Amino acid sequence: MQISAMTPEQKSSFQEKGYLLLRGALIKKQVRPIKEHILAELSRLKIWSSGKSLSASIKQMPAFQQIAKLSGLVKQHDLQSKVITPDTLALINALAEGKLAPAQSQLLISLPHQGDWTLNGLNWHTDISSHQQRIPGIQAFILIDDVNPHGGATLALAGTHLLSDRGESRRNIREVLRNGSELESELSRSNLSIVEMSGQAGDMYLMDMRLLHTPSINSSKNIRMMATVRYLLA
Ligand SMILES: O=C(O)CCC(=O)C(=O)O
Repeated sequence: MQISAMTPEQKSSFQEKGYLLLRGALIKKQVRPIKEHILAELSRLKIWSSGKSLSASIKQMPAFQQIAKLSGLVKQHDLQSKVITPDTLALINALAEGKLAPAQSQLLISLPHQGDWTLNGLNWHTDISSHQQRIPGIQAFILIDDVNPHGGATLALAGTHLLSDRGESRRNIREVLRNGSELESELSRSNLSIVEMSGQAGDMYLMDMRLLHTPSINSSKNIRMMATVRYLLA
């Protein structure tokens, strides 16, 4: 898909919710080589091949430790330029109303069957703290393969970019997320909602980096393959 200029609706939705979904931001031809590279690397590293796990130690790791381990092991050369086109970068700068520079890119991989999907015990966090009104950075999440609901996509809590870093309400939300009880009703009372970044290969989510987000459990039978690039205010 050609990313055309941002519509006013996209801009106001991003400002209100803190994220924007660009369906089909990349065509299959752009993401397929990255998927093939990931599968070849998992096989070369004797982690996963032909639908089977080859490494008991990685398969048995706690889910989020496994993601960190695989991100460290499976690298893609020049990932940022493979997934972010000049049009997307222009859109990112327009959303941030400033010039952002790429800071870090990595693959986000989780093996299938990590256990039952849950909202309990997740690792909600922000990657940078910011006390400012302005957007400190935008993180792009790109689906390298289809990711079904409960298939291990990153979760974000839409609306949390508007909660002050030092304020009571952010602390309260973190407490609600930790306890897990009455989560849905607490969130809707606070006008917050959980976004699961699932979708089709080539879809992209752009996220204000003030949003709370977390890895999630991959309960599906497919490997979760995503990529992420962080852009920070220059
Ligand atoms: O989906 C994931 O593995 C988590 C991503 C994340 O938390 C991050 O990139 O900051």
